[in-house]
Amino acid sequence: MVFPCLNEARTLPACIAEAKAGLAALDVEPEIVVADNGSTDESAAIAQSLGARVVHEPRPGYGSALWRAVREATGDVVIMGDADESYRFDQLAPFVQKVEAGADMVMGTRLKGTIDAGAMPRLHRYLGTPVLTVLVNLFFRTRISDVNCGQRALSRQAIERLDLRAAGMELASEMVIKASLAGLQIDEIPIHFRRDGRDRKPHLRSWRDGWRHLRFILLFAPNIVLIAPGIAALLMGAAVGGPAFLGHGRYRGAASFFGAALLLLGAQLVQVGVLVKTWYHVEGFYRRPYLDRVFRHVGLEAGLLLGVGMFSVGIIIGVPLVQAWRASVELEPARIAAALAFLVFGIQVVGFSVLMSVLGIRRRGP
Ligand SMILES: Nc1nc2c(ncn2[C@@H]2O[C@H](COP(=O)(O)OP(=O)(O)O)[C@@H](O)[C@H]2O)c(=O)[nH]1
Ligand SMILES: [Mg+2]
Repeated sequence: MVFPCLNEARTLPACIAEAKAGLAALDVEPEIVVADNGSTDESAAIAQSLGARVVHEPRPGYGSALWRAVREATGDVVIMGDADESYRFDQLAPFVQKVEAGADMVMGTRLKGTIDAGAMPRLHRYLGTPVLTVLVNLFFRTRISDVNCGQRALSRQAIERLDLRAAGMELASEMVIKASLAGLQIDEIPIHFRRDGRDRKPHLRSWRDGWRHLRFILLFAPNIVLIAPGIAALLMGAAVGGPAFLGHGRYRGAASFFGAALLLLGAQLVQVGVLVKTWYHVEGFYRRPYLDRVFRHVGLEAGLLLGVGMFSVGIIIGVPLVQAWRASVELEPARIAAALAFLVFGIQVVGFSVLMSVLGIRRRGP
């Protein structure tokens, strides 16, 4: 049992007592770990006096403390839950049973369970949690009903497989997302959620932490958020601009500029998406082994060559334009758009290749 705990002297004793009773009913070796980083009240001393092990994590944040303590816990099943009396620790059996039945991660769900009056702010109940849950389900193919629930169980295998990095509350999302990406089995249990027993505000700040979760989810889905729209824009750009560049269509002047803009926009999105994925890989935040093969087989030179090639095509299309301009002949708009598209696209590809190769250097560095 692991409690993330920041200044919970008021509620921690009841949580530990409840967990002790809950664990005693389970016929397992009881272990209670309190994840502390910088509590300024007596939380740590209280935990120790009640027989819990306190893990002190120097880095601040819920995520840093919780994940450190989870890794230091020794049980085959690790259950976590807030130290504010909101979750019940006298009903742990279903969590353990699900893990023993093969689940790697068992999520409590408040939304399918019971929520006491006043236990969950309306903003979280009807907006924050449902929206974040739908997004995670959509992007990462999970089927959970409460992505923010703080009561969960993890199997030993899950703890070893997951390499979590988020420092703040968004660790809750990271855990679900990475578990899903790693193909771990995620189950749910409806739970009873109580009003917390604190006399002060929660640490969680709705808008700040909600946005951190949202940002985390969006940044973690570059395929859906960046690359797919980018490819769509590229295809539309080619469909709209292609014929116009070749001199077809009644509105080819307008179509060619519109097409060129879409092509550049699409290229931009795809490139940023690929850079994001590469950065995650290089940093070890989320590894995609195929990127190592890409790095091995495709070098900076290939990208530079492609970029310079496209730039040259732009020049070739553009030269007659300059000649026409000097002879005061009217310029063909589709030709201008095509020349600009190739010139800018070419430079973009050069920039992208340089950035990719810089990331590759970091990867191989010390
Ligand atoms: N160690 C540690 N625990 C934290 C931190 N922030 C929150 N917690 C604990 O995480 C749990 C959940 O926090 P809480 O404020 O209740 O958030 P909410 O239930 O999501 O509104 C509580 O047990 C807090 O004491 C932190 O920075 N460090
Ligand atoms: Mg709470």
